[in-house]
Amino acid sequence: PATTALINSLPKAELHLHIEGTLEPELMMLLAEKHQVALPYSTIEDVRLAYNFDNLQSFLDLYYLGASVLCDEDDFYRLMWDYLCKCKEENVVHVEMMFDPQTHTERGIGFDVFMPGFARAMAQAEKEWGQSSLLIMSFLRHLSEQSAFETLDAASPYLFMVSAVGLDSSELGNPPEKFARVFAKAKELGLLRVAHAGEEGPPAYIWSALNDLNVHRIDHGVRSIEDAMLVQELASRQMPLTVCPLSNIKLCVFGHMREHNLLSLLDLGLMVTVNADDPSYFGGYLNDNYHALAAHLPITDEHIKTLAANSFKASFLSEEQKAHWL
Ligand code: ES4
Ligand code: ZN
Repeated sequence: PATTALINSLPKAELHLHIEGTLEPELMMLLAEKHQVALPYSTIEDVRLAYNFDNLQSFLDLYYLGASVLCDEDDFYRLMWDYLCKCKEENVVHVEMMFDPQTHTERGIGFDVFMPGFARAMAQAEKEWGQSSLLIMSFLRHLSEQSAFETLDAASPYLFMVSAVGLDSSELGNPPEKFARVFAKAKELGLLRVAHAGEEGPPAYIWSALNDLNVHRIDHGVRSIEDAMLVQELASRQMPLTVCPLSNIKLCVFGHMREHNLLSLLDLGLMVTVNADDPSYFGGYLNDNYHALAAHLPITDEHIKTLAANSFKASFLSEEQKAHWL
């Protein structure tokens, strides 16, 4: 009904998006062939059938496997270009994208390969249709503090292209405080900060992201609802939560979209945003996430407008740039 057209036509920002998670099965198979990378899939259908996850780790295993086909600068250009074209199609006028350098450096592919590829696509999209985008360099939390420091160091020639640092990968057993010193260094370097917390991890991990990492946003944060004091703190600070509905269903954080707590979080006064996370793995880009919410939760057009407005409020755009979209 009206909601469908509203969702598609509203200008929106995307704040929680892993560029490696936009790798579509078609491009994955094409690049596997190009570089003679062996994958356990024979057909594109096979790939889609494999995307059935029980939890975060079962997804991450296939996500790192998929990323192994990304080898040269053109591959990273193509990955980024395809995603930015999707933004244009969906009225995603601004995007803050995470990339995982360690997923590539651990395979011997350096910043000098992926950064120029990303930059070329971002500059072209900006030139062709005014696409606004920025990069968040995310550390893999299952790797060591030392590896994160080495990554920050290796990034130094490219930090002019990086707005913020993030923290992703296997949450349970890898609490934010493990990276307190890395995030302090990033802050000294003038980088903004976000972290995945409270996706599978407990409220204590969200407190740690706030107190030990000094983050500006919490990625996911849906488990905050279990701690009333935390909800109060997040609400009073209007700390953004970048919630990813289709991701949460695919990774079994909630049993069904009907049970998703996004609307409850919004009604509790939290600064909630809607995001796609890893669209090629979770079955939909940003508008699909909005549509899935509208289909299963009692969401009004006013809620949709609030969520779209929140996406700009919670962004790293300047106050002047935000004002343009609000
Ligand atoms: C991720 Cl959904 C999610 N959670 C944690 N780490 C990630 N990396 C890519 N997608
Ligand atoms: Zn994520």
